[in-house]
Amino acid sequence: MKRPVALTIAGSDASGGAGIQADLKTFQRFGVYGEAVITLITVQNTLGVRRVEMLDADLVEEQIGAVVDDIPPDAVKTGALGNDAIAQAVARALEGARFPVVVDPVMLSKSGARLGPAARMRAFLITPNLAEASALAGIEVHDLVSMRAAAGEIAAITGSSNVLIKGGHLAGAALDVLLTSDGTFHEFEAERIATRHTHGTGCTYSAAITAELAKGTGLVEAVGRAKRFVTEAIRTNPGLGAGSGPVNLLGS
Ligand code: PXL
Repeated sequence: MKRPVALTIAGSDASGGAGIQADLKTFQRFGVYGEAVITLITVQNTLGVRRVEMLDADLVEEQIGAVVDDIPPDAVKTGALGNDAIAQAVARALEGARFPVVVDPVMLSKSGARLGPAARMRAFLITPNLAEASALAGIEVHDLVSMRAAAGEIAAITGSSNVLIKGGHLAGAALDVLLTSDGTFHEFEAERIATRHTHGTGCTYSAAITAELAKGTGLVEAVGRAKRFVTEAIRTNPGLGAGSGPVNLLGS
């Protein structure tokens, strides 16, 4: 049987908990062969991002062309895109793609470093957190009602088929809202886990969804499995680093 292949187009986090590194580890955990195109390099550890160095947009575009022509992925995710030139190059390279594209519209690191413009690329699925959803939709997104309203707005603005708004930063339970292309809202809820070690949860979540899509899993089931995976990864985090450490991407 052909092994499913997933491609991540994202930034490097040398501390290994977010970005490309989190994506590849997550693909591995799901038994999916991982490819990685790098958009930018961060100098960071669990305490914060010290420097961000963007790659040339044409270098990013060439990387995508090289791997997509030879080992075509079954699904692709994008993470930090750095600047408009890179975002446009990635959109161009993925235009007319025959595989699902998951866009994680990463704008800021947890410590506030700018990692990308609000991605307006048309995607199969776009996965903003509350802050990104607020920026994209132009309304304050802070509860279930505003999450639902923003999901509709973001589908319209980006032309994306499906929108998943991640409520990991809500006050109560970690509640996510998925608007699917048929106009249905689905909710995914997990208990809040009291820990500072949540570095890379967004990357891990969208990478897990992408891995499931690469295997041919339907979207609602893929999001449910990814949500359970991320929740368990937070619960069993290895407690590394002096700041916000990574979640568990190693398995038991
Ligand atoms: O979690 C957002 C994110 C994405 N990509 C890179 C990052 C971070 C957060 O630090 O460093 C490269």
